[in-house]
Amino acid sequence: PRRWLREYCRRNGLLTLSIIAVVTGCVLGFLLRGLNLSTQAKIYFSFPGELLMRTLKMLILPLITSSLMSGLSAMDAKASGRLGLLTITYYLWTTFIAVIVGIGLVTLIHPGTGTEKEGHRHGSGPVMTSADALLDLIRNMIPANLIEATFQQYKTDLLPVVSKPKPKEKAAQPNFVYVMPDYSDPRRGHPVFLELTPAPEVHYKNIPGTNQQMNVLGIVIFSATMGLLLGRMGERGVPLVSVCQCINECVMKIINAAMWYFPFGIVFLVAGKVVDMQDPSTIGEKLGLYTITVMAGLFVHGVVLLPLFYYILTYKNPFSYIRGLLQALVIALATSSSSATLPITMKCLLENCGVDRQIARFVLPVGATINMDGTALYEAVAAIFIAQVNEYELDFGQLVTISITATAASIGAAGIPQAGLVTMVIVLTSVGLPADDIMLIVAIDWVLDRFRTMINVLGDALAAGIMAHLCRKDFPTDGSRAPSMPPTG
Ligand code: DAS
Repeated sequence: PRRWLREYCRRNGLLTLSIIAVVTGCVLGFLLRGLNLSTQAKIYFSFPGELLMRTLKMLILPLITSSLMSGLSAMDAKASGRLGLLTITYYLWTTFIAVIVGIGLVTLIHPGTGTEKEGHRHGSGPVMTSADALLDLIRNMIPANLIEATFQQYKTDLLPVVSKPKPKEKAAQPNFVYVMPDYSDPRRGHPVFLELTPAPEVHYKNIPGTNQQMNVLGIVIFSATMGLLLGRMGERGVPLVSVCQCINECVMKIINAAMWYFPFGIVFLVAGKVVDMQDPSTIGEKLGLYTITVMAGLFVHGVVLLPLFYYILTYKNPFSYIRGLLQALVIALATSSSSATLPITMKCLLENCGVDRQIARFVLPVGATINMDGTALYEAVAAIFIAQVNEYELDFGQLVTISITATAASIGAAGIPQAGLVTMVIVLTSVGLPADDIMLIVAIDWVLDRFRTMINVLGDALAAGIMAHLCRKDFPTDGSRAPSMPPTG
């Protein structure tokens, strides 16, 4: 038994501790809710959890840039082209399927029918057109300033700072912006509405969060381009490729060292959220039905469809592969940030699932940025739920618009907490729904965010396994590299 226990602790110790930490955090959070902690006490209490989030966030940028630049530089043009095309096609396909699942379920269950909007301030109409929204997503794929984009993606407040209108410039059609302040702000986690001057130069910036969030994609596009160009430089590119490989390996070593802190941080991270969350009793019966609809959609997509796609494309058992991802899924549940989970997902793929390093270094960073099946499904369900609450009959064309804008908004959502709630404004305004009806679903979002983040991470990781199988000839994991490819670290 002692040998078994030692073997178990070696293989599953951290995972077991992390799961226990999530449960302990929930219990502790509910116990502390009764104490009505002061804001200051909540900030101190959340401190260990904040350290965990900051440790993971610190690693995102070096991991994404070094992975893409070292991974792509070692691929020949044909292999990287085939991998890139397969990956992007698969991501778009699974995201669109997730949206269809969501639309099907919310249309079937109809959770919003008969829900009163009691005491709810009705929005002043759409804040922006969906054309604005989509243009802003594309605009932010090319950050004008990479350094600024880097700093911005670290901000926990999801919105650009916007000024309040001066009295004389009172907005003809009052706009508003949804602000989720950062940890240091006592209002943390509560939405704050600011009135806005709809000046044209500010107008497109009204879209919550896309300004920062899309810049992550800009960083990914830049790093991938650099990787491809480095690969074609031959000997001249080797010094920078070596630097990227070293950075990548150092990041993985830092993760190994930091991982034993995670259970401790998870307890306070989860407890801090539970202490702060809106009173569950305020979640009416209809919102409960909405929650069930989202969770059912995430379950169908994450436990049935994604594993089914994996089996169809690889003829391997998806659940033994998913077992190797459990640590990453627990971190996703605890942090509700797929970007922050990225270092752990990378570690699980390389050490537990045997995915080729080069495949993981490309598929994961791209997936963590643009592939968010859980978010896309959630945004489609939430938008249609809000339409039902408004007794607003959506026609087929509007359902098609929702499926397209939910896919685009999930691409635009960064892998940070509640990003999907914020980019949902794009989906709502695309079909003329009042964007501030987000308030109807804020109460339960902190829970749904965790589960949709898990599905986002699961979708990226399964994609890496599928690509490793489909491109196995280009990336043999038995060490026999195709002759055209230089060795990589
Ligand atoms: N929390 C986001 C993520 O990290 C998902 C979302 O907000 O929809 O993937």
